[in-house]
Amino acid sequence: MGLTVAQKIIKNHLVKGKMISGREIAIKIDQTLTQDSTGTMAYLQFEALGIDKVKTKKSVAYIDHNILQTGPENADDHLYIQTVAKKHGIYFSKPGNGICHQVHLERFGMPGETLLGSDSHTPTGGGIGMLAIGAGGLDVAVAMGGGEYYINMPKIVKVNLKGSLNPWVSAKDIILEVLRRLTVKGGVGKIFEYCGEGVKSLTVPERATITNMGAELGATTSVFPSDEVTYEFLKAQGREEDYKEIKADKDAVYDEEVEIDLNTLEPLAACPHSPDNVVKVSEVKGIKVNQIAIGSCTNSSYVDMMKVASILHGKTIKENVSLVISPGSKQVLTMLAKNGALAKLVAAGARILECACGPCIGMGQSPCTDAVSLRTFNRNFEGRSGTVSAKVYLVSPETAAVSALTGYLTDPREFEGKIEVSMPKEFLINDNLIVPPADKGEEIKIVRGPNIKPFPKAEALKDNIEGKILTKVGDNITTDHIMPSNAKLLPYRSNIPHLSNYCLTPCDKEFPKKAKEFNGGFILGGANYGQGSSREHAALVPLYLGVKAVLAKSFARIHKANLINNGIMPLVFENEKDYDDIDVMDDIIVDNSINQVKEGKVIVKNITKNKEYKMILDVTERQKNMILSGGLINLVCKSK
Ligand code: MIC
Ligand code: SF4
Repeated sequence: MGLTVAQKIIKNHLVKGKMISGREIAIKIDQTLTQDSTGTMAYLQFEALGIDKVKTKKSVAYIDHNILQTGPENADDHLYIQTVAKKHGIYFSKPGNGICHQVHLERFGMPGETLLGSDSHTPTGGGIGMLAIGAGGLDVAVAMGGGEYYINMPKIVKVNLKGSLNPWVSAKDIILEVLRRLTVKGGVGKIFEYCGEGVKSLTVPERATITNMGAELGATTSVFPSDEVTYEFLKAQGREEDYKEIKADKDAVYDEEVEIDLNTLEPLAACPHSPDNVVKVSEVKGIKVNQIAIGSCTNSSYVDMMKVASILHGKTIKENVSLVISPGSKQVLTMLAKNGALAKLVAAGARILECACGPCIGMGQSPCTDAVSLRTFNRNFEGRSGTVSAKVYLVSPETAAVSALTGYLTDPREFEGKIEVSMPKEFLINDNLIVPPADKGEEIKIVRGPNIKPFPKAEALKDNIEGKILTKVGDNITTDHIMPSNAKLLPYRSNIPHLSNYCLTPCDKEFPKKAKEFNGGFILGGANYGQGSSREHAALVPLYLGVKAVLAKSFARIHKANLINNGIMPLVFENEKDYDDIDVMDDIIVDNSINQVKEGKVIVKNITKNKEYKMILDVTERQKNMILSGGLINLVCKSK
């Protein structure tokens, strides 16, 4: 039987288990990446493992999230990461060098290799034919130490792209269409593998836009084949020796199939407040727009920026629109500066931001009250922009740029004029902001700012667990709800005690107070609890607050792993209706929990209601051990 691209890469990296969907497998990780907002924690955890030098082929630490320096905290964290990287064999990408996923694609991504990143958009690397997966910081720390990475063998979904895109329809519209059909829960436990004649017409950065935003499906990852287009990209990056062809076998067998006819696709937009709330731009056009933001790891490539420059050339953005542009990398920005496109953007009225995540994670540029903001990004969760009342629409760079000229959400096909932008034959290469690790790591002293506090460690499971239901939340709660991020909070990513005052506050202002008053307890969640980012803080902070288990209808993949890694039980209702029965402040008991965890079935007793609920602990033997021992760190340190 033939193999798909994903299966081929997994097979080459398989350390444990069988490639049967749903079964646990362990794979060897070739490369890792971290960014600064999850990186400080990941490196503190790496240090706790006591390993001198990373054992991966390549590990890179990026600074791209926490770039507004309104106090010493972010700069202190940057210095910590820079020194820890130099000491332990990790390449360091300085602030200004660009967004981790964009730079990694340009300079380090390797077809056929595995990449584990402490950021949920790590699957961007799938655009170059890597098996690139997002994970919590602790999993990445373990992988840097040479440990394998465990997942349940995903189902492989074939996404068959038929035909080719019409003018003004772009890669962003393809992934928005997938999201429209499958929703933010539709990808859990799956890898999306793109194939069909449409693949050939998509460049590597366009493919990367699609695999990047595949994260919003809740998927394990997404991947494209490595073919002639990949070769051309690597060659233009001066890295043709990194090329390796990886194509699916003709007789490869997929678990599911989706077909998209590119010829019939139209410009699309994800409406507030979810990336799967997708409609045709032509159906919502005419909405007045206050802010337009172009960039992020989804749409900040050279070609994306060139398209925008060519639309704006010789024109002025509408009076009431604020247009902010963040090119994805120093490479992109330098090329725009050299060929004059930057001048066109500035002349049209764009505000040029640093090559970083910026507005995507609310690091500045929050729009005005009740604003409509069009963004080329991947997430439009409520409040993520830093303005709670803002309505964020996710669109392609073409739609964003044309709308900047009209002042309202506009179908780019209405633009009078043509744009012709092609991939450069040669990218401008200058890696002088990438600092290599030291030859003699032992001579490097790690610099730790006063904001870096120790991270909480779980304890071995107690046999009797009791506490109150501290809060009850609905479906699709994101990690942005559990551990909000914005310009004020991001500087505290290495200070869990400070962050704990904000845990779950977008849903329940009193949550931190209650958790502290009752000495921890339980969280009650709906379906797809913990979707979105990989931030481990959404588990570490509840751990710090004494949360013992989350009772939910279902969990998102990365968050579930983060809970287990930190010794918190993710319990799923056998009968979803029991969720309705439970109220905030109910007293809950799980007795004989050690045996129950071993069984994988847990009875939760509601003392207040005098009822019992059957819960499933859907975890592997290894994960059971983690819960019993109090998390992954304890387990790894015990086995040394
Ligand atoms: C995000 O897009 O939410 C982030 C910020 O990149 C996160 C990581 C984080 O919380 O720091 C992600 O997606 O993993
Ligand atoms: Fe950065 Fe936004 Fe991409 Fe997250 S989604 S890595 S915040 S650009």
